[in-house]
Amino acid sequence: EQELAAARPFNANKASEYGDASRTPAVGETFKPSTHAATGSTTTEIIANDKVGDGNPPKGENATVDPLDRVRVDPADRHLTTNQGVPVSDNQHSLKAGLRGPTLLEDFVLREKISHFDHERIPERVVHARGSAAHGYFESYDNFSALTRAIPFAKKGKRTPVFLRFSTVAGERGSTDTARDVRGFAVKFYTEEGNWDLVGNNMPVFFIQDAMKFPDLVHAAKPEPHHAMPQAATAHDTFWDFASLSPEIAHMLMWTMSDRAIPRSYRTMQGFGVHTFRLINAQGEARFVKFHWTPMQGTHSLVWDEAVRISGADSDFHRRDLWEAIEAGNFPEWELGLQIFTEEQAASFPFDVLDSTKLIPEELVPLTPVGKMVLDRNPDNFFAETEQVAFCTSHVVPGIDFSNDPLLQGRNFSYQDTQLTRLGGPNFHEIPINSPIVQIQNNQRDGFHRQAINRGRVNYEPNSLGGGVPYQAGPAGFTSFPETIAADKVRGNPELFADHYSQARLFWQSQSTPEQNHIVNAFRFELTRVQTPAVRERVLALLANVDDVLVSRVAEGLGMDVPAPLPLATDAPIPTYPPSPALSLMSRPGVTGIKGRRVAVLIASGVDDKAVKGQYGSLLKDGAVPRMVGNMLGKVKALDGDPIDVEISVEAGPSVMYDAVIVPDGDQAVATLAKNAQVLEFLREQYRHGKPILVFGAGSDLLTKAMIPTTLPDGSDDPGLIMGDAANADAAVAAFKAALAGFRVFARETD
Ligand code: HDD
Repeated sequence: EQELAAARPFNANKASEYGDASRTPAVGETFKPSTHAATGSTTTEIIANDKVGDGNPPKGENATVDPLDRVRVDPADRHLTTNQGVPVSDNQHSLKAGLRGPTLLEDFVLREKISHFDHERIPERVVHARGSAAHGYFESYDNFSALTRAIPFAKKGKRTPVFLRFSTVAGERGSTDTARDVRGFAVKFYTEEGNWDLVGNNMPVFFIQDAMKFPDLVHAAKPEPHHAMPQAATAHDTFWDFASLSPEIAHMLMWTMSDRAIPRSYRTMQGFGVHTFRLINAQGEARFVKFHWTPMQGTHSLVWDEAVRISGADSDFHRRDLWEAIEAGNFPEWELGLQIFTEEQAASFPFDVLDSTKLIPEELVPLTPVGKMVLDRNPDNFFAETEQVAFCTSHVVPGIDFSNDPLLQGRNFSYQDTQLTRLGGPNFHEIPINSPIVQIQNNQRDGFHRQAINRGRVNYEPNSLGGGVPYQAGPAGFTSFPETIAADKVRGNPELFADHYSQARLFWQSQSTPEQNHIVNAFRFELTRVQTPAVRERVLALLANVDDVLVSRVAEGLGMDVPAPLPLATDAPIPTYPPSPALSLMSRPGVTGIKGRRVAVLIASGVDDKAVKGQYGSLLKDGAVPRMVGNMLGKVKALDGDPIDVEISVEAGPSVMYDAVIVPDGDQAVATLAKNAQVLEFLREQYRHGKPILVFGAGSDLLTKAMIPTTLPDGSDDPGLIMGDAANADAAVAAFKAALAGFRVFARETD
């Protein structure tokens, strides 16, 4: 085979076909693994870029850097050209018959430019249209080949390049980041045996059990078809109408009404593969598996009032947060944990592992940590990478296989199919971000936008005229698990699918008190927006099967009585579960402390700069992101006379953009700040959203002016309200940092 490969002519890199580099490769030169289907351009110079932006891994360390280099284009020091490479002499004026005459059809420069612009947009994704992505790598903790022959797990320290796209589900491409919604968590692994896409969400269960219902679910959740409202929200009649008539949704409703649906950051979300998959080792032994991504930054969410305000202040909040963290070298990390179990174990569970509305409590099958993922590079171009990336659940590699989950089986068709329209044809695998790092070898040919120039007369297999290549990989290739199936062809569900409520109850009962409060408030908010009383009532009837306290609190919030519960779909005994602490966000505080947390330092002329600069520096040292916030941009004069730059005004960077605030000392500064209603509102919101507040000296006057209580509603000390003075400054800053690491003081909530 090696001799054959050496003797064969090949098109290793299309870019090399142009200019001096054009050549017939020497006999013996082997394929570079990444150089198939290159998209060289005749119009612009392709400049290989060793380093694109700070924080890039050096060339060669992250394999996606190499393949993408072949298509990266940086502005070159040369003239403009048309798409045909013709130098453009004038980019300001169209060609006219006389200075005051009509434009000529002959003007191909104008026509090409306008025509290309006219076609710049492609259809947005039908769901998950709004997203943000980053490059990185997955690193295996060990050799896990006893479990799976999937190559990313082949040895300790092995790194596999990844591209991860986060998304909201319901909103359109330009919608707000902080909508109450599920978040997509889609990871593409570029392995040496092809691309593996783990297309998950930030919640481990789903709304429905069978792909047949997906279009109905999405139609109901999207803006209503007659007036296209509301955008990026489930708080409307059609969603809750569908939900109330689909009791299997009960468990997922608990998750989507929980704080999980309003994450603080993409960096503070868990990710889940949701379905049961199979791991298969080289001996053909199979085990079931569920995939869990756990953020090292901890699991943290916003509060609803904050999420709503952020939508106005910065609708790119999550996109910006991810981008800035990576640019700053604060690379987000997740640990990959596996729940591994056998068919026999699965048969003993009180739920069906093929049912995507059920999870496996971690107390039943604990997580086995197998590696970590690090995001260390922002994309160069949003459209080329984040928009054009195509994830498909059917993209698996040897060692990973599907289960018969009917939701997954339907997805395996849907994703491939949707790319045909969205990306314009069957060659979307040739778009650089979608290309595997291994060379594609098959006899698929032609179609819209074909990039590869396949040489030779042979485009079929088996062949003798082409030397018999490429040939089947046999057992070395992807082999499906040989599951024995003897069954009737039917439409229907397995019996255990009919239990719709036991895990919804498990989730509710496993939440902390503030999390339960937030769930009640979320149901109340959403159902208040619903206009049809019968729909509200049916949702309450559904919740009546979940938990008595939950339904009565939601009913009270709506001014309604608790109705009779919906009839159950099964007579079988309903399983009961002990609470699962792992289901609470509070159980995963993370290991990176205050790294990446944003802190506002309020300043005005007369501020005690010595303390302020010290605190600023000490926060920076611990990886937090402090910002000097003032009434308006410019310099303020500090107590010792030195000027300090205001980095952002309270107007442009309101309270919801920060995780905490410091109010420094300085009579004059405090008096100036106290005159600004936006500053007082800033402090009130910081307090109301449970954020740590560190106050020095005269700063306490500002708290009084903002009418901020000094104790919690129950009269006890507020651990997030820290009063410091010059004598105990260090201890106060330490207490503030501890509160910041703990994130929020929910005991303040009186909303
Ligand atoms: Fe889906 C996109 C996740 C059920 C059909 N889905 C999409 C994306 C994510 C998920 C993260 C965005 C990928 C990206 O960033 O480009 N979807 C899920 C999860 C599901 C799920 C975790 C349940 C466990 N999806 C699901 C079903 C179907 C689809 C049952 C259809 C039968 N999903 C699609 C789609 C999308 C999509 C229409 C839109 C754009 C795309 O695929 O590429 O095919």
